Amino acid sequence: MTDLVEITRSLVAMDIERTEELTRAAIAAGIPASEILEKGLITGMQTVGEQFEAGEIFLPELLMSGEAMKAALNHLKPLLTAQPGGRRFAGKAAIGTVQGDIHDIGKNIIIMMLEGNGWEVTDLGVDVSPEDFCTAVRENNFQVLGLSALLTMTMPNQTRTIEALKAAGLRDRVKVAIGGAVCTQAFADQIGADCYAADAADAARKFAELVS
Ligand code: B12
Repeated sequence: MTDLVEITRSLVAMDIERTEELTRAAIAAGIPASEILEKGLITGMQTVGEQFEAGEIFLPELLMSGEAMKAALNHLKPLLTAQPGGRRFAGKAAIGTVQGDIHDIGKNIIIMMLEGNGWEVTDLGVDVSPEDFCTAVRENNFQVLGLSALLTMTMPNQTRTIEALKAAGLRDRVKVAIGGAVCTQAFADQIGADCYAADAADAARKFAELVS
C-alpha cells in the first residue's frame, strides 16, 4: 500500500523519479487522484515553501520540487480531467498567471479540475499582461476569466487586469475569478473580482455558481 506521506517526502527531497513512481503506485492502489494531489503532493509543496521562506533551501531546490510535482501531475491529469457519467458542457473559461509571475502549478491544477467538471478551458500561460488578457476576452466568448498570482508583488497585476478590462469596455462580458496562495476573499472584494477560490475543488464549485 502506498503511503501518501512517502509522496510528500519524495517531493520535499526533490526526487523526481521517486515522486513519479510513488504517484503511479498510489493510482494503481486505487487511491483517488484528488487525495494523492491534496494529501501527498500539495502538502509537499507547502513544506518546500516553508523551507524556502526559512532560508533552508534555495531557488534551484524549489525548481526541482516544482519539476517533481509537474511530473506527478502528468500521471494524475487523465484521472482529474475524466468526466464520470459522460461529457456535459459547463461553460468556457480562460486562465492565466498575471504579468511578472511564472508560477503555474496551481493554475494547471485548476485547469485540470475544471476540465473534469465539463469546462472548456483555454490556458493563457504565465506572465500574461493586462493587454493580453483583454485581447483574449475580446476575441473569445469566455464566461469566466481566471487570474492567478502567487507573489505579493504581482497581486497588483490582478487589479491592473480588471482595470484594463473596464477601460476596454470588456468588464461586463466576463466574470473574473482570482486565486493563488497570496490571494484572499477580502482582496477579491477590494479589487472588484466576482469570485475568489482557495483551491481546485473550491474553484470548480464557484465557477459553476458564477454561470448558474
Ligand atoms: C514551486 C514554487 C516556485 C517555482 C515555480 C514553478 C512553477 N512552474 O510554478 C519557482 C522556482 C519558479 C519559483 C520562483 C519564485 N518564487 Co516561488 N514558490 C513555489 C512554491 C514552493 C510552491 C507554489 C506551488 O506550486 N504550490 C502548489 C499549488 C498547488 O498551490 P497554489 O499555486 O497556491 O495553487 C492553488 C491555489 O492557490 C489556487 N489557485 C492558484 N491559482 C489560481 C487561479 C484561480 C483563478 C483560482 C480560482 C484559484 C487558483 O488553486 C490551486 C490548487 O489548489 C511557493 C510556496 C507556496 N506555499 O505557495 C513559493 C512562493 C510562491 N514563491 C515565492 C517567491 C519569493 C519566489 C521568487 C520571487 C523567488 C526568487 N527569489 O526568485 C520566484 C519568483 C519567480 C516569478 N517571477 O514568478 C514566495 C512568494 C512570497 C510572496 N508572498 O510574495 C513563496 C510563497 C515561497 C515563500 N514562502 O517564500 N517558485
